[in-house]
Amino acid sequence: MPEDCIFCQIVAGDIPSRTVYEDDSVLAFLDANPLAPGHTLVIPKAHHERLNDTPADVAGEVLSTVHELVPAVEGAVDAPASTVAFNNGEEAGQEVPHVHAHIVPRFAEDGGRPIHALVT
Ligand code: D5M
Repeated sequence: MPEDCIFCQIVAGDIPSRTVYEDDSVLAFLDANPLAPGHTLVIPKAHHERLNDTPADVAGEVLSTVHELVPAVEGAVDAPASTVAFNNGEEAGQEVPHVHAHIVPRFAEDGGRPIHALVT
């Protein structure tokens, strides 16, 4: 694991996080800079920089976890919808170079606006 990877440090327990779900290969935790209540990140425990570098089986585990968590995350904050996204590469806005899926609960007051409209 790269020593300077924040998410590897979270996996190792060296940086605190609010765990939403954990198994042998995947960890989900609350985003520290949430776009909405319940904003959750889902990561593989193994370090892969972006989706392109992630083996298909690992990506499958992440997506399967996302699939399982979406209704739970929405339910936890009483959201009728959510945006699920990967920022895949620096130019796409990926700030943490450890592949992760965002689950962002969405609400009626968002007015159906795309997720980038929430970032102002
Ligand atoms: O999203 C990276 C996301 O990671 C961004 O929404 C903030 C979040 N983040 C950064 N550091 C932490 C810690 N320590 N805990 C929880 N969440 C964190 P990106 O897609 O790379 O732009």
